[in-house]
Amino acid sequence: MTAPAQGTIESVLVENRVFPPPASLSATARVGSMEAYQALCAEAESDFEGFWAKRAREHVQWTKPFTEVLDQSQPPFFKWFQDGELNVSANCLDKHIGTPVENKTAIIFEADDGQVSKITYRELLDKVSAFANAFKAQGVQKGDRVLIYMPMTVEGIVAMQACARIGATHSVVFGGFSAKAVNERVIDAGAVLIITANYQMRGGKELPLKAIVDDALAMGGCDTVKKVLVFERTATAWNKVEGRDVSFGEALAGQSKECAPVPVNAEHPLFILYTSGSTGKPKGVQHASGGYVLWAKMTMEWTFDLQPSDVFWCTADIGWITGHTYIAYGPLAAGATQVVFEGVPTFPNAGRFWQMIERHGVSIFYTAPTAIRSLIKAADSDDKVHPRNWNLGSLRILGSVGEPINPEAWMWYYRNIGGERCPIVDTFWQTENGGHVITPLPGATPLVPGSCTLPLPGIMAQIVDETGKELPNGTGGILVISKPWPSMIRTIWNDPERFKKAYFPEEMGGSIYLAGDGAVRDAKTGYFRITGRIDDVLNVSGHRMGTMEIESALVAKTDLVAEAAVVGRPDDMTGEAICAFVVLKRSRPTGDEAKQIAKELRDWVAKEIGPIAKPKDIRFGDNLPKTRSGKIMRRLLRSIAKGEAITQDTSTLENPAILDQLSDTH
Ligand code: 6R9
Repeated sequence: MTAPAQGTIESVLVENRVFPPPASLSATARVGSMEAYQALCAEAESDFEGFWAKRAREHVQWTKPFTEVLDQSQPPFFKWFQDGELNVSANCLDKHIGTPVENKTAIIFEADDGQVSKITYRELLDKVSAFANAFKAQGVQKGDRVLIYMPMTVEGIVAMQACARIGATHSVVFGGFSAKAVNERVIDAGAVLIITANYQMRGGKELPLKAIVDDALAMGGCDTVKKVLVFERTATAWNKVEGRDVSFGEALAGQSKECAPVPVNAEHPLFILYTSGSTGKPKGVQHASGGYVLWAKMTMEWTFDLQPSDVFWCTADIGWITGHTYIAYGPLAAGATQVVFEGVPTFPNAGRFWQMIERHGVSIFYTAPTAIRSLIKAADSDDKVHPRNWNLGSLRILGSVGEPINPEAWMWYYRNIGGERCPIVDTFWQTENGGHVITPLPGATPLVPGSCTLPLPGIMAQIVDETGKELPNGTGGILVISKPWPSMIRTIWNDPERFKKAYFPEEMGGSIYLAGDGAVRDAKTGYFRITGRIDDVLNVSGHRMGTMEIESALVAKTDLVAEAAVVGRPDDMTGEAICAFVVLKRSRPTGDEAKQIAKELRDWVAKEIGPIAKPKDIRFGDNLPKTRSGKIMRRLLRSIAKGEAITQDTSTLENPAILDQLSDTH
């Protein structure tokens, strides 16, 4: 591999650009060469269980050591370290007491308005313990489910850690989701307690959270919920339901800062996190304790080459898996100092991220391509928010997650943020994976823009055809992981059959994990490039959304909508955009009326799911393109959404005239 030629013309054809790791980084990195990486892979190949057992003993503190590494007796319900016991919160906090990490800053919190506060590991442990005692005082017991609907605050992380401390299983719901979404998740998980805040601050605006919880509970079916704990994030008054609602102040009054961590079995469900699938309602992805915290810590050290002096910043929200693994658990398990940010990248202006990197001396910065693309656009149109206005010299490693990063955005990130000195780790993984699975190692892997490069040691990623047969490099196919790994999904909460069907297809033998993405390996290097979802899941600004979920939301507006079909189309800014084709119960609207009804439907979807699910385009037709057997021809809708001429065969279409109608963007 060679160093990149200077002045290469940027184009999508980037296979020739290779960026070797900086020698200075390789010299001190935890994995400092491709040979070291290959040796780790070889170790995992030759003694798979031994490889994991060694790491689990080294990285995790067990209250009861495990004797069995992997139980494969009931695939795909794999169990890791299953006779071992531990507490995840103790592995993130207590274990640092008495070490140099005890008085190190754990979290540098920057509020939406720019105010900064810091908390050490010792202080964080005290706070988590007091919260854990408060949860217990509200009746929460080991094994209970707690729903967390919180802003990006230290208190949100503390709530998660406090659940882990007492063996309660948390289910965090992103603060942008609707009352209906909260209601469904409370019911599915059978939550006994809800932790929320009166308001959240985003971009200078105060947005309600508690009021949405009230609406969610008023929708019915939530009898399991006994109490709602309310963090008073702002001074604004909130509606208190006597006997049910308790402020944090009241709940914490008199609580001790000592709370013994409750040992749980390695397989005990640490959390449930709902994510979109190709059919029906969101799935409650259930993660275990031992394997999850092991991989959260190990990937902090491998993928980010975390060193004691680093300042780590992951810009995700705790409502997503990235915020679980790389904010609430991984950085703490690894003893890192991390920045936690409450606000949005464009407030007070689009220089906020760069200003914060300078202000806090961030050395590892982990964000999403969608954020990078919007900040490129902002920097291009307003020089005052261009990153060159800030000193970003503290950075040494950059990361990307959530969707494929296009080579142009990669190059801009590399040059303007990383100063051509910082490797970019393009980390491919999913809610179901628990942590990174395919990613470069910053001190070892030569980088190719747009490629997530190679699987981490111990992760047996492959590209196969529909029957599970491995395909040669250079041939696109289906991404699978052929052996279990410790941080993998254990089941779908309440729905083991759906778990089997969704991820372990019978045609592939029933024990190979199907990622749901297509991928291709480079013919020469074997590097992976993700080509996108192969199911009906869209990725909008790095957020996963099922087309069926949005369709059901639209048809739930029964006074207006007869039928709806949702597809994705490429979008420069958000990766994919949602395009909905709608048949109304009344005649097809045009002009201003169409605009007004489209707005009404968008607002409706925001209420049903959340603002992130609002369709960008809504087109109206007298019907949808269907085959004679009544199947909606989605491939035609995808072409129409893109504005392409229809070149496909339409001979099986019952109503060809409908295509012109649906192309009308009103
Ligand atoms: C961590 C997270 C998972 C889906 C996944 C894929 C896409 C994530 C990616 C990527 C290309 C990357 N995805 N990282 N595609 N390159 N580096 O995002 O989890 O919300 O469950 O989304 O996101 O399509 O299947 P999740």
